[in-house]
Amino acid sequence: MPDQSKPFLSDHTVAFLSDPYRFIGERCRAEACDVFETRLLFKRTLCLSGPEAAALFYDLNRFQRQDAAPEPVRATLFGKGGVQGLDDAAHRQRKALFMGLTHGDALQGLLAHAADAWRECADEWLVLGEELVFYDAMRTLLTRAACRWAGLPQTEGDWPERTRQLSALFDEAAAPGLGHVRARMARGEAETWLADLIEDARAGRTDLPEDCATWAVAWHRDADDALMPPRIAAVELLNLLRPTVAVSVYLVLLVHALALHPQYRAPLAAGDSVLADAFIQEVRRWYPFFPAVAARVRHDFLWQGQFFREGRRVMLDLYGTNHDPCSWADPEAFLPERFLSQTPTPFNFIPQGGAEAAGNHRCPGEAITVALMHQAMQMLLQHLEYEVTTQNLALDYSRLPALPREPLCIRVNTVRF
Ligand code: MYR
Repeated sequence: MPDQSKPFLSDHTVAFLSDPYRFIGERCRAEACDVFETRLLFKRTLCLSGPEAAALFYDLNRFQRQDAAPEPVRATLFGKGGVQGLDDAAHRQRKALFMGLTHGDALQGLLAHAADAWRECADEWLVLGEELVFYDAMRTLLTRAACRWAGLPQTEGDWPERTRQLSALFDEAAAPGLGHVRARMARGEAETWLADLIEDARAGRTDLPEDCATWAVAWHRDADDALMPPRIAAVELLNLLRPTVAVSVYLVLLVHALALHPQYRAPLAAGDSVLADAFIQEVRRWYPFFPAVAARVRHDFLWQGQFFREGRRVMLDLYGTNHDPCSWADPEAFLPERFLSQTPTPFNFIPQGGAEAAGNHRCPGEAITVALMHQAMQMLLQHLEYEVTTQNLALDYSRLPALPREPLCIRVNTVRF
Protein backbone atom coordinates (compact mmCIF):
# COMPACT_ATOMS: atom_id res chain seq x y z
CA MET A 1 0.00 0.00 0.00
CA PRO A 2 1.55 3.35 -0.97
CA ASP A 3 2.63 5.53 1.97
CA GLN A 4 2.21 9.07 0.64
CA SER A 5 3.16 10.73 3.96
CA LYS A 6 5.25 13.85 3.55
CA PRO A 7 8.84 13.07 4.58
CA PHE A 8 9.08 16.30 6.63
CA LEU A 9 6.30 17.77 8.76
CA SER A 10 6.69 20.70 11.12
CA ASP A 11 5.24 20.49 14.64
CA HIS A 12 1.93 22.32 15.18
CA THR A 13 1.50 21.79 18.94
CA VAL A 14 1.67 25.53 19.65
CA ALA A 15 -0.91 26.34 16.97
CA PHE A 16 -3.16 23.53 18.25
CA LEU A 17 -2.93 24.64 21.88
CA SER A 18 -3.57 28.28 21.03
CA ASP A 19 -6.90 27.36 19.38
CA PRO A 20 -7.59 23.75 20.38
CA TYR A 21 -11.26 23.70 19.42
CA ARG A 22 -10.87 25.16 15.92
CA PHE A 23 -7.41 24.02 14.82
CA ILE A 24 -8.50 20.83 13.01
CA GLY A 25 -11.85 22.01 11.62
CA GLU A 26 -10.53 25.28 10.19
CA ARG A 27 -7.70 23.55 8.34
CA CYS A 28 -10.01 20.84 7.01
CA ARG A 29 -12.42 23.48 5.73
CA ALA A 30 -9.63 25.60 4.24
CA GLU A 31 -8.23 22.57 2.39
CA ALA A 32 -11.68 21.08 1.62
CA CYS A 33 -10.67 17.74 3.15
CA ASP A 34 -11.75 15.48 6.05
CA VAL A 35 -8.21 14.44 7.02
CA PHE A 36 -4.71 15.89 7.14
CA GLU A 37 -1.45 14.83 8.67
CA THR A 38 0.56 17.04 11.01
CA ARG A 39 2.91 16.70 13.93
CA LEU A 40 1.57 17.24 17.48
CA LEU A 41 3.71 16.83 20.60
CA PHE A 42 6.49 15.86 18.10
CA LYS A 43 4.52 12.83 16.86
CA ARG A 44 2.95 12.41 13.43
CA THR A 45 -0.79 12.70 13.93
CA LEU A 46 -3.69 12.29 11.52
CA CYS A 47 -6.43 14.84 12.20
CA LEU A 48 -10.02 14.03 11.18
CA SER A 49 -13.13 16.20 11.04
CA GLY A 50 -16.74 15.76 9.88
CA PRO A 51 -19.37 13.00 10.06
CA GLU A 52 -17.74 10.66 7.52
CA ALA A 53 -14.47 10.93 9.37
CA ALA A 54 -16.30 10.27 12.66
CA ALA A 55 -17.87 7.11 11.21
CA LEU A 56 -14.39 5.97 10.18
CA PHE A 57 -12.87 6.84 13.58
CA TYR A 58 -15.38 4.65 15.43
CA ASP A 59 -14.73 1.62 13.18
CA LEU A 60 -13.33 -0.72 15.81
CA ASN A 61 -11.62 -2.87 13.16
CA ARG A 62 -9.53 0.08 12.03
CA PHE A 63 -8.62 1.82 15.30
CA GLN A 64 -7.72 0.92 18.87
CA ARG A 65 -7.48 2.98 22.04
CA GLN A 66 -4.49 1.48 23.85
CA ASP A 67 -1.93 4.28 24.50
CA ALA A 68 -3.92 6.57 22.20
CA ALA A 69 -4.23 9.61 24.46
CA PRO A 70 -0.98 11.56 24.91
CA GLU A 71 0.81 10.92 28.22
CA PRO A 72 0.02 14.39 29.68
CA VAL A 73 -3.68 13.65 29.18
CA ARG A 74 -3.43 10.18 30.78
CA ALA A 75 -1.38 11.57 33.68
CA THR A 76 -4.04 14.16 34.54
CA LEU A 77 -7.48 13.94 32.95
CA PHE A 78 -8.01 10.22 32.33
CA GLY A 79 -5.58 8.40 34.60
CA LYS A 80 -3.59 5.37 33.48
CA GLY A 81 -5.17 1.93 33.02
CA GLY A 82 -8.74 3.22 32.76
CA VAL A 83 -11.56 2.43 30.34
CA GLN A 84 -10.51 5.05 27.77
CA GLY A 85 -7.40 3.03 26.87
CA LEU A 86 -9.02 -0.43 26.62
CA ASP A 87 -10.05 -2.36 23.52
CA ASP A 88 -12.27 -5.28 22.52
CA ALA A 89 -13.55 -7.64 25.27
CA ALA A 90 -11.66 -5.83 28.05
CA HIS A 91 -13.29 -2.56 26.98
CA ARG A 92 -16.80 -4.02 26.67
CA GLN A 93 -16.65 -5.58 30.13
CA ARG A 94 -15.32 -2.42 31.83
CA LYS A 95 -17.80 -0.29 29.88
CA ALA A 96 -20.67 -2.37 31.23
CA LEU A 97 -19.74 -1.13 34.71
CA PHE A 98 -20.03 2.47 33.52
CA MET A 99 -23.28 1.89 31.63
CA GLY A 100 -24.84 0.49 34.79
CA LEU A 101 -23.68 3.42 36.90
CA THR A 102 -24.77 6.16 34.49
CA HIS A 103 -28.33 5.09 33.64
CA GLY A 104 -31.54 3.95 35.36
CA ASP A 105 -31.62 3.95 39.17
CA ALA A 106 -27.99 5.08 39.45
CA LEU A 107 -28.74 8.17 37.34
CA GLN A 108 -31.87 8.91 39.37
CA GLY A 109 -29.84 8.56 42.57
CA LEU A 110 -27.28 11.07 41.33
CA LEU A 111 -30.05 13.51 40.34
CA ALA A 112 -31.60 13.22 43.81
CA HIS A 113 -28.24 14.06 45.44
CA ALA A 114 -27.78 16.95 43.00
CA ALA A 115 -31.27 18.28 43.85
CA ASP A 116 -30.37 18.23 47.57
CA ALA A 117 -27.10 20.00 46.82
CA TRP A 118 -28.95 22.70 44.82
CA ARG A 119 -31.26 23.35 47.80
CA GLU A 120 -28.38 23.50 50.29
CA CYS A 121 -26.21 25.68 48.10
CA ALA A 122 -29.05 28.03 47.09
CA ASP A 123 -29.75 28.72 50.77
CA GLU A 124 -26.05 29.42 51.35
CA TRP A 125 -25.92 31.78 48.32
CA LEU A 126 -28.92 33.72 49.61
CA VAL A 127 -27.43 34.07 53.09
CA LEU A 128 -24.12 35.22 51.60
CA GLY A 129 -25.96 37.71 49.40
CA GLU A 130 -22.81 38.20 47.31
CA GLU A 131 -22.04 37.78 43.65
CA LEU A 132 -21.21 34.14 42.88
CA VAL A 133 -18.57 32.95 40.48
CA PHE A 134 -20.98 30.47 38.90
CA TYR A 135 -18.28 27.98 37.80
CA ASP A 136 -16.93 27.76 41.37
CA ALA A 137 -20.44 27.41 42.76
CA MET A 138 -21.31 24.59 40.33
CA ARG A 139 -18.05 22.70 40.91
CA THR A 140 -18.73 22.74 44.66
CA LEU A 141 -22.35 21.70 44.20
CA LEU A 142 -21.52 18.83 41.85
CA THR A 143 -18.63 17.63 44.04
CA ARG A 144 -21.06 17.29 46.94
CA ALA A 145 -23.59 15.46 44.78
CA ALA A 146 -21.05 13.13 43.14
CA CYS A 147 -19.20 12.20 46.35
CA ARG A 148 -22.42 11.51 48.28
CA TRP A 149 -23.81 9.50 45.36
CA ALA A 150 -20.61 7.44 45.23
CA GLY A 151 -21.03 6.72 48.95
CA LEU A 152 -17.71 8.33 49.87
CA PRO A 153 -17.28 8.97 53.57
CA GLN A 154 -17.18 12.74 53.76
CA THR A 155 -17.12 15.44 56.31
CA GLU A 156 -18.44 18.88 55.49
CA GLY A 157 -14.96 20.32 55.93
CA ASP A 158 -13.67 18.16 53.05
CA TRP A 159 -15.71 19.84 50.30
CA PRO A 160 -13.24 22.62 49.36
CA GLU A 161 -10.38 20.11 49.24
CA ARG A 162 -12.33 17.52 47.23
CA THR A 163 -13.64 20.20 44.86
CA ARG A 164 -10.10 21.47 44.26
CA GLN A 165 -8.76 17.97 43.69
CA LEU A 166 -11.48 16.77 41.31
CA SER A 167 -11.57 20.10 39.42
CA ALA A 168 -7.80 20.17 38.88
CA LEU A 169 -8.05 16.92 36.88
CA PHE A 170 -10.01 18.55 34.07
CA ASP A 171 -9.56 22.28 34.67
CA GLU A 172 -5.77 22.39 35.00
CA ALA A 173 -4.77 19.38 32.84
CA ALA A 174 -3.99 21.60 29.87
CA ALA A 175 -2.87 24.65 31.86
CA PRO A 176 0.69 25.77 31.20
CA GLY A 177 3.51 25.13 33.70
CA LEU A 178 2.48 24.86 37.33
CA GLY A 179 -1.19 24.35 36.52
CA HIS A 180 -0.41 21.09 34.74
CA VAL A 181 1.86 20.05 37.62
CA ARG A 182 -1.03 20.72 40.04
CA ALA A 183 -3.26 18.48 37.91
CA ARG A 184 -0.69 15.66 38.05
CA MET A 185 -0.38 16.08 41.83
CA ALA A 186 -4.16 16.15 42.29
CA ARG A 187 -4.40 12.88 40.36
CA GLY A 188 -1.77 11.25 42.56
CA GLU A 189 -3.53 12.38 45.75
CA ALA A 190 -7.02 11.42 44.57
CA GLU A 191 -5.93 7.97 43.34
CA THR A 192 -4.19 7.27 46.66
CA TRP A 193 -7.27 8.35 48.63
CA LEU A 194 -9.62 6.16 46.57
CA ALA A 195 -7.30 3.15 46.18
CA ASP A 196 -7.03 3.01 50.00
CA LEU A 197 -10.78 3.21 50.27
CA ILE A 198 -11.26 0.39 47.72
CA GLU A 199 -8.87 -1.80 49.72
CA ASP A 200 -10.74 -0.97 52.93
CA ALA A 201 -14.07 -1.79 51.26
CA ARG A 202 -12.80 -5.16 50.05
CA ALA A 203 -11.37 -5.96 53.48
CA GLY A 204 -14.67 -5.08 55.18
CA ARG A 205 -13.13 -2.10 56.97
CA THR A 206 -15.74 0.43 55.77
CA ASP A 207 -19.47 0.82 56.18
CA LEU A 208 -20.05 1.68 52.52
CA PRO A 209 -23.63 0.99 51.44
CA GLU A 210 -23.72 -1.97 49.06
CA ASP A 211 -25.75 -0.09 46.44
CA CYS A 212 -23.30 2.80 45.99
CA ALA A 213 -20.96 3.41 43.04
CA THR A 214 -17.79 2.89 45.09
CA TRP A 215 -19.02 -0.55 46.12
CA ALA A 216 -19.85 -1.44 42.47
CA VAL A 217 -16.38 -0.35 41.34
CA ALA A 218 -14.65 -2.17 44.20
CA TRP A 219 -16.32 -5.47 43.31
CA HIS A 220 -16.45 -5.17 39.52
CA ARG A 221 -14.85 -8.12 37.71
CA ASP A 222 -12.93 -7.55 34.49
CA ALA A 223 -13.09 -9.77 31.39
CA ASP A 224 -10.52 -12.10 33.00
CA ASP A 225 -12.88 -12.40 36.02
CA ALA A 226 -10.38 -10.64 38.31
CA LEU A 227 -11.07 -7.63 40.52
CA MET A 228 -9.32 -4.49 39.30
CA PRO A 229 -6.04 -3.61 41.05
CA PRO A 230 -6.94 -0.94 43.67
CA ARG A 231 -5.14 1.82 41.75
CA ILE A 232 -7.08 1.02 38.55
CA ALA A 233 -10.34 0.86 40.52
CA ALA A 234 -9.47 4.33 41.84
CA VAL A 235 -8.91 5.55 38.26
CA GLU A 236 -12.36 4.23 37.30
CA LEU A 237 -14.04 5.78 40.33
CA LEU A 238 -12.44 9.06 39.31
CA ASN A 239 -13.80 8.43 35.79
CA LEU A 240 -17.24 8.72 37.40
CA LEU A 241 -16.58 11.58 39.83
CA ARG A 242 -14.44 13.86 37.61
CA PRO A 243 -16.74 14.08 34.57
CA THR A 244 -19.73 14.66 36.86
CA VAL A 245 -17.95 17.67 38.37
CA ALA A 246 -16.90 18.72 34.83
CA VAL A 247 -20.60 19.12 33.93
CA SER A 248 -20.09 22.44 35.79
CA VAL A 249 -18.53 23.70 32.52
CA TYR A 250 -21.76 22.95 30.65
CA LEU A 251 -23.81 24.60 33.41
CA VAL A 252 -21.79 27.81 32.99
CA LEU A 253 -22.33 27.58 29.22
CA LEU A 254 -26.05 27.02 29.79
CA VAL A 255 -26.31 30.24 31.84
CA HIS A 256 -24.20 31.97 29.19
CA ALA A 257 -26.64 30.87 26.46
CA LEU A 258 -29.66 31.96 28.52
CA ALA A 259 -28.04 35.38 29.00
CA LEU A 260 -27.24 35.81 25.30
CA HIS A 261 -30.59 34.48 24.04
CA PRO A 262 -33.13 35.84 26.55
CA GLN A 263 -36.07 35.27 24.17
CA TYR A 264 -36.06 31.60 25.22
CA ARG A 265 -36.30 32.27 28.96
CA ALA A 266 -40.08 32.73 29.26
CA PRO A 267 -41.11 29.53 27.42
CA LEU A 268 -38.41 27.57 29.21
CA ALA A 269 -39.47 28.96 32.60
CA ALA A 270 -43.08 27.98 31.75
CA GLY A 271 -41.90 24.37 31.42
CA ASP A 272 -41.79 23.83 27.63
CA SER A 273 -39.96 20.52 27.82
CA VAL A 274 -39.57 20.06 24.05
CA LEU A 275 -37.87 23.44 23.80
CA ALA A 276 -35.78 22.63 26.89
CA ASP A 277 -34.45 19.48 25.15
CA ALA A 278 -33.68 21.44 21.99
CA PHE A 279 -32.03 24.30 23.89
CA ILE A 280 -29.78 21.92 25.84
CA GLN A 281 -28.79 20.01 22.70
CA GLU A 282 -27.96 23.28 20.97
CA VAL A 283 -25.78 24.32 23.92
CA ARG A 284 -23.96 21.01 23.56
CA ARG A 285 -23.62 21.45 19.79
CA TRP A 286 -22.69 25.12 19.65
CA TYR A 287 -20.34 25.52 22.62
CA PRO A 288 -16.85 24.05 22.91
CA PHE A 289 -16.48 21.32 25.57
CA PHE A 290 -14.10 18.50 24.70
CA PRO A 291 -11.91 19.42 21.69
CA ALA A 292 -10.87 16.05 20.23
CA VAL A 293 -10.55 12.34 21.00
CA ALA A 294 -7.63 10.09 20.10
CA ALA A 295 -7.08 6.56 18.75
CA ARG A 296 -4.32 4.57 17.02
CA VAL A 297 -4.45 2.87 13.62
CA ARG A 298 -4.75 -0.96 13.99
CA HIS A 299 -3.58 -1.91 10.48
CA ASP A 300 -2.37 0.02 7.40
CA PHE A 301 -5.15 1.35 5.15
CA LEU A 302 -5.94 4.11 2.69
CA TRP A 303 -8.93 6.47 3.13
CA GLN A 304 -9.78 9.49 0.97
CA GLY A 305 -6.28 9.30 -0.52
CA GLN A 306 -4.61 9.47 2.91
CA PHE A 307 -2.41 6.63 4.08
CA PHE A 308 -3.15 5.49 7.67
CA ARG A 309 -0.05 3.71 8.94
CA GLU A 310 -0.39 1.07 11.68
CA GLY A 311 0.27 2.58 15.11
CA ARG A 312 -0.17 6.21 14.01
CA ARG A 313 -2.12 8.49 16.36
CA VAL A 314 -5.41 9.85 15.01
CA MET A 315 -7.45 12.70 16.47
CA LEU A 316 -11.13 13.28 15.75
CA ASP A 317 -12.32 16.87 15.94
CA LEU A 318 -15.49 17.00 18.09
CA TYR A 319 -16.16 20.74 18.06
CA GLY A 320 -15.55 21.07 14.30
CA THR A 321 -17.80 18.10 13.51
CA ASN A 322 -20.60 19.74 15.51
CA HIS A 323 -20.08 22.86 13.35
CA ASP A 324 -19.71 21.07 10.02
CA PRO A 325 -21.70 23.01 7.39
CA CYS A 326 -22.50 19.76 5.53
CA SER A 327 -24.50 18.57 8.56
CA TRP A 328 -25.69 21.83 10.10
CA ALA A 329 -27.33 24.75 8.28
CA ASP A 330 -25.84 28.07 9.44
CA PRO A 331 -23.64 26.18 11.95
CA GLU A 332 -22.31 29.27 13.73
CA ALA A 333 -25.83 30.48 14.62
CA PHE A 334 -27.28 29.40 18.00
CA LEU A 335 -30.64 27.98 16.94
CA PRO A 336 -32.28 25.48 19.34
CA GLU A 337 -35.15 25.10 16.84
CA ARG A 338 -32.87 23.11 14.55
CA PHE A 339 -33.28 20.17 16.94
CA LEU A 340 -37.06 20.31 16.50
CA SER A 341 -36.78 19.43 12.81
CA GLN A 342 -33.45 17.62 12.54
CA THR A 343 -32.58 14.33 14.23
CA PRO A 344 -28.87 14.16 14.88
CA THR A 345 -26.91 11.07 13.84
CA PRO A 346 -24.32 9.23 15.98
CA PHE A 347 -21.62 10.83 13.80
CA ASN A 348 -22.68 14.43 13.16
CA PHE A 349 -23.55 15.44 16.75
CA ILE A 350 -20.64 14.34 18.91
CA PRO A 351 -20.04 16.71 21.85
CA GLN A 352 -19.06 13.73 24.02
CA GLY A 353 -17.86 11.42 21.25
CA GLY A 354 -19.64 9.51 18.49
CA ALA A 355 -21.06 6.05 17.67
CA GLU A 356 -22.73 4.43 20.69
CA ALA A 357 -21.66 4.06 24.28
CA ALA A 358 -22.10 0.41 25.31
CA GLY A 359 -20.09 -1.34 22.61
CA ASN A 360 -18.02 1.57 21.33
CA HIS A 361 -16.16 4.54 22.79
CA ARG A 362 -18.88 7.18 23.13
CA CYS A 363 -18.94 8.74 26.60
CA PRO A 364 -21.29 6.70 28.83
CA GLY A 365 -22.04 9.82 30.90
CA GLU A 366 -24.03 11.68 28.26
CA ALA A 367 -27.36 10.92 29.94
CA ILE A 368 -25.96 12.31 33.20
CA THR A 369 -24.80 15.48 31.45
CA VAL A 370 -28.17 16.09 29.81
CA ALA A 371 -30.12 15.30 33.00
CA LEU A 372 -27.96 17.62 35.14
CA MET A 373 -28.42 20.37 32.53
CA HIS A 374 -32.21 19.92 32.60
CA GLN A 375 -32.18 20.01 36.38
CA ALA A 376 -30.02 23.17 36.42
CA MET A 377 -32.33 24.87 33.92
CA GLN A 378 -35.33 24.08 36.09
CA MET A 379 -33.58 25.28 39.25
CA LEU A 380 -32.40 28.51 37.63
CA LEU A 381 -35.64 29.41 35.86
CA GLN A 382 -38.26 28.05 38.24
CA HIS A 383 -36.73 28.07 41.73
CA LEU A 384 -34.29 31.00 41.69
CA GLU A 385 -34.38 34.58 40.60
CA TYR A 386 -30.91 35.58 39.51
CA GLU A 387 -29.13 38.15 37.40
CA VAL A 388 -25.90 37.75 35.47
CA THR A 389 -23.57 40.51 36.66
CA THR A 390 -20.65 39.92 34.27
CA GLN A 391 -20.56 42.49 31.46
CA ASN A 392 -18.15 40.89 29.03
CA LEU A 393 -19.39 37.44 28.07
CA ALA A 394 -16.81 36.74 25.32
CA LEU A 395 -15.61 33.14 25.39
CA ASP A 396 -11.94 32.22 25.68
CA TYR A 397 -11.48 29.55 23.00
CA SER A 398 -7.81 29.12 23.86
CA ARG A 399 -8.69 27.82 27.34
CA LEU A 400 -9.23 24.08 27.98
CA PRO A 401 -12.05 23.76 28.87
CA ALA A 402 -13.30 26.94 27.15
CA LEU A 403 -15.15 29.36 29.43
CA PRO A 404 -16.03 33.06 29.41
CA ARG A 405 -12.83 35.14 29.47
CA GLU A 406 -14.17 37.00 32.54
CA PRO A 407 -15.61 34.63 35.17
CA LEU A 408 -19.38 34.44 34.72
CA CYS A 409 -20.94 35.79 37.93
CA ILE A 410 -24.56 35.77 39.05
CA ARG A 411 -26.42 37.36 41.97
CA VAL A 412 -29.21 35.26 43.44
CA ASN A 413 -32.07 37.48 44.60
CA THR A 414 -34.77 34.94 45.48
CA VAL A 415 -34.93 31.22 46.20
CA ARG A 416 -38.26 29.33 46.09
CA PHE A 417 -38.41 25.65 46.96
C1 MYR B 1 -14.01 14.71 31.62
O1 MYR B 1 -13.68 14.93 32.77
O2 MYR B 1 -13.84 13.62 31.09
C2 MYR B 1 -14.66 15.82 30.84
C3 MYR B 1 -13.79 17.01 30.80
C4 MYR B 1 -14.37 18.12 29.99
C5 MYR B 1 -13.51 19.26 29.65
C6 MYR B 1 -12.10 18.91 29.43
C7 MYR B 1 -11.37 19.69 28.43
C8 MYR B 1 -9.94 19.63 28.81
C9 MYR B 1 -9.11 18.79 27.93
C10 MYR B 1 -7.80 18.59 28.62
C11 MYR B 1 -6.74 18.16 27.72
C12 MYR B 1 -5.49 17.90 28.53
C13 MYR B 1 -4.25 18.18 27.75
C14 MYR B 1 -3.00 17.91 28.54
